[in-house]
Amino acid sequence: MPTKNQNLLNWAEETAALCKPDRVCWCDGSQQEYDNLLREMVDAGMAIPLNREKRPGCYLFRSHPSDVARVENRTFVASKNREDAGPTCNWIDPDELKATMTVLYDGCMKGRTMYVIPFSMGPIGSPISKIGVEITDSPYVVVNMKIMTRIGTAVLDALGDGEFVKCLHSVGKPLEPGEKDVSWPCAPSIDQKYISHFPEERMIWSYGSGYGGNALLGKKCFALRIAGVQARDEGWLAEHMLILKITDPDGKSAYVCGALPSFCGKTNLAMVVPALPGWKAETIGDDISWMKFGEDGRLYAINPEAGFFGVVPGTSMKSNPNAMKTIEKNTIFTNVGLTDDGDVWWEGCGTPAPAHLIDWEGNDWTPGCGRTAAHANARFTAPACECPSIAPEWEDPAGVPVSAILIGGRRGTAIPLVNESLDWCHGVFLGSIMGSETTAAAIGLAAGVRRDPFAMLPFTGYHIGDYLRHWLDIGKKTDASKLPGIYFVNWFRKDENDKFIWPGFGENSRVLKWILERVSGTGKAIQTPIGNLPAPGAIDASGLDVSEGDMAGLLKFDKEAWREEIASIKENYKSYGGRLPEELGEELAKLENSLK
Ligand code: TSX
Ligand code: MN
Repeated sequence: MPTKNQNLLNWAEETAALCKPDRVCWCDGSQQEYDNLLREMVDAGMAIPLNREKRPGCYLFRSHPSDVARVENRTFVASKNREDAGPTCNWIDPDELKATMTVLYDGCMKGRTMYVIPFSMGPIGSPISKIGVEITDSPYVVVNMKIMTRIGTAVLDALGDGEFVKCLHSVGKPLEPGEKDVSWPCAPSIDQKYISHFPEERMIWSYGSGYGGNALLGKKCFALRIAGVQARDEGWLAEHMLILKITDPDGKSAYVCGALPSFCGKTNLAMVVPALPGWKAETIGDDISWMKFGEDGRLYAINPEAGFFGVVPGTSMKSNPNAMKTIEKNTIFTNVGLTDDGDVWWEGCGTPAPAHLIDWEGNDWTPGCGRTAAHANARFTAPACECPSIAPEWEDPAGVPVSAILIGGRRGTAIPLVNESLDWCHGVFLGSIMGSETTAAAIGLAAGVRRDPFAMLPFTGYHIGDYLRHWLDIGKKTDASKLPGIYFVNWFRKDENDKFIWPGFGENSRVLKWILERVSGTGKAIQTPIGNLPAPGAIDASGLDVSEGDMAGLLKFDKEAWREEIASIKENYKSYGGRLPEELGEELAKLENSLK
């Protein structure tokens, strides 16, 4: 046995007794283990090696068409008390859920190997990092966990006889003796899938899905939902944020975190190439930030992950050249198109579709056939160290000091290009009301604004009101001057012709420049009821093709639109019941009064 941790040994033994795998494998995390697993999956027809000249070290997987994304309606927070899950989490009684899932787990790994994956979220040994162990019957999960986290023997050494988060995963497809496996095993129906969190026990049970956040349990389940509960209890923050290093032409650097909901280009911003001459941006992380107070009273952030699990469609040399270079080698692709010369292709990659390819479902595909070659939620899994823009200090165990926190969403109206919060409490208020516009067409949601506090709506492991309470409490733990400023950004404001006014992408560096100037005290702003907006001319527009009128429109405080906004926020706040922090109700009342 590679560990003396009795708690871990007992749990692995109990799990094997319940799930009844044919064999148990303790993952050492070596390159050889990774290569062997991929070779086995290629031999079994589960993975396709890509063209060695064009995509060295790259593989393609195709999931089952029913197993293509996180399943929010099958994601559960099983806290002891229903009230602790709040209005935004699906609650089930933990005893009831365990009983149901234990029946499913009984014998679920028959005919398969049970892998025990010790993993560290964050650099091994960092005081901010935490250790988990995922037990899974999916070799796809093992190779993805190898890229996305630090796994293996070094983690067991760091663990010693310490505490870890138990993460149990099964694809939910036992094999009868002699039964041939399918290329993407998963449970046959949606109501057999469970992504379950037991926050009081710091435990995760996942069953029935092999895809992404349903199966790579270090990411959303641990690093956000369970770590969020740990962070609340221990006085730190586990957030759905990118971490970006920005250096000005004088060589002065600062770090910003950014909470953006899906479909806002968070990975693009994490790897942005600044359009402003002399400015440099480097990547620390693209999805999750764990922040703890340092001895100097400032918040220090680490990226708990070691790789990127990014959406492929739309990724191009124009939208994200650094991601394009990252995924040239040593990358796992899931659900993209396979070209006849063994390369990959997807919608929005910037090159014309080939005359023929094999689509994500394994069928022949030709341009104009009426289907997409890649699934809209196709993914790349790529090591962070392959990213050309990765910052040298991205694995610093001490983390990086955070100067500013960006929040934002996709809003056609009302929300200016950038808006500085007046203080921490006001910033938390803005964080609580952020979100994106949903078009009725999008995913069957009603049109309107979907409020997504700090982009955490699907990722809190406890009551959303208590979560905002925790944010307010964090602000009381240090001097106000040491807290990061909170900045509400919106790249998606539209004109009366429904066209994006702001060019976005690399030009967002102009917004970042103003934010850093505000942090250092030189940036000019005008105070409005919603916050401090850039003074006319304060956003560097040199060489920018945006008219003065459009610039004014981007930075306009639109009183009428905010009156409507307040009505909609009130409606949303009602769902918090008695757990809406009083301070946030007061911020809303203050804003309403200032609009009279
Ligand atoms: O990622 C985006 N960012 C952040 C980049 C660092 N996207 C893509 C979002 C989809 C996931 C953006 N889309 C951004 C943005 O800043 N802005 C827009 C809207 C937009 C789209 C196209 C153009 C301008 C704005 N212009 C042309 O295509 C020519
Ligand atoms: Mn995310």
